[in-house]
Amino acid sequence: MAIRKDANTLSSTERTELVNAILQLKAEGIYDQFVLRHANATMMAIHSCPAFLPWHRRFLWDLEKELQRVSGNPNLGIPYWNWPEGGENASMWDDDLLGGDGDAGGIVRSGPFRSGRWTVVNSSGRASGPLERGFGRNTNGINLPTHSEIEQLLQITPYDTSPWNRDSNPSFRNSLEGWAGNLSFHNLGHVWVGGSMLPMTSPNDPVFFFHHCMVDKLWHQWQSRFPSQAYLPVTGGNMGQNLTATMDSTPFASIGRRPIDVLDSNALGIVYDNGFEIPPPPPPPLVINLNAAATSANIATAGEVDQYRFDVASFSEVTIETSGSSDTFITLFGPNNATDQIAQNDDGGDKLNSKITLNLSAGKYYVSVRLFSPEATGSYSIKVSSKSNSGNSSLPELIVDAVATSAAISAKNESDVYRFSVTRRAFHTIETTGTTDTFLSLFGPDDETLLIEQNDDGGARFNSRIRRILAAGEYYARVRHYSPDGTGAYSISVKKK
Ligand SMILES: [Cu+2]
Repeated sequence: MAIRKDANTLSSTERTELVNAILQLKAEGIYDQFVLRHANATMMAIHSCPAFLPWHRRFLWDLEKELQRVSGNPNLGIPYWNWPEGGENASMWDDDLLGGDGDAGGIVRSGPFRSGRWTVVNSSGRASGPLERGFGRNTNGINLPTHSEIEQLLQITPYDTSPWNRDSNPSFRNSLEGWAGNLSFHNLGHVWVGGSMLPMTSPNDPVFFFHHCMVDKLWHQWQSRFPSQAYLPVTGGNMGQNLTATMDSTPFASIGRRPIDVLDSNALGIVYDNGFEIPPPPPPPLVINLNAAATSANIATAGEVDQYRFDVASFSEVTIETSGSSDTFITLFGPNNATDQIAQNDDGGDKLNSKITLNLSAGKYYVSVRLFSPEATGSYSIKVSSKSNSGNSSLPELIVDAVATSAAISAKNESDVYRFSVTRRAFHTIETTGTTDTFLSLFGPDDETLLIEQNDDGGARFNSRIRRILAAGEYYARVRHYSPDGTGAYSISVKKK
């Protein structure tokens, strides 16, 4: 079992054991093989993509097994670089562990990896000089991430999203990697150390493994916090990115080479110390009644997030809005689960207030409210109102075997709900046509919340198709874009066949 600790907390015995194990792997030529495995992988197959996190998790796991072998300590874990406590004066940079900053010319002159004792290799594996560092010299004054910035990061869902690259947003992976948002956690760490940590041969600096251990730990914490948020994409990603695809430049070992093989840190025998405890579950959300007077609340502690729930009885247009002088930020989740994000809003309401208006089908919905600035505190009020449609009869009806109905997803996160009647038990095909990547859900009979089947790309190209035997009754078809940000026109039809 690998016990991974905050590098600053290692005892002097633990430091000596780890440094000796790294030096031993270097002497055996194995350390440099890890540098080459990273340097010669296809850049965009292991970075700026969904497999970024599982690829590096497996990479660390492999090095850790080698460290355990040469040290004879089966519990040796790669320590993590606790960024908020890991500035240049942190003890992890002492001469008994990583050594410190480079000199004026960038050359590391102290510690076990100093010039004359440790040589870096180029991407062909040839020795190419001493280790170089330049703490904070390339970051334009930007410091390492703080605890509250990390907490903000850990609230982002889903795991990843189309187009599955450095433009993905919202995406936990892309934010942690450092392309989305204005903080660049992983990228910043590489740039902050500078020198040998900048090119694809960055594992030449042993702090690479400490750094990626922190990245991996945050992914692990996020997974623990959102157990229902899966690795994405399952299908439709580039080579080596889907859940069950083989990842680039990953050798055979006792564990597999696919993202699915490394999703569970506990199953891989990895234990993190309690430097960052998994936060206690939040209190149950406060229930808000639709169209009731506004509920007053207060963010008393910086970074606090308030949780609410409301129930929609039948398809209707719902508005969630805050009032008051605080700069609020709201996120809507559901239906019927607290983790599938539907929409977010910062200043859509009056002044700095937030507002979301959406057509929602029947179900339970969850709203989180925080203040835009993680440092701020202040009060606000929240209210949820619905413009009632007179029951389901207000839903557009699809006539079985009639010509297709044309419609469009015209805003982010929009979903269109239709009803149709089945008079006699028979095979029915519900399908979309057009060039939009639709996602179709079928509910019923006679219950708008009873999910029967979902389909993404079962139709032509990116269209959806569901074909099954339906008994007599009323059914509901919901169409949304596959991507939460996507919009586009489509047609939908129901045929008896
Ligand atoms: Cu990398």
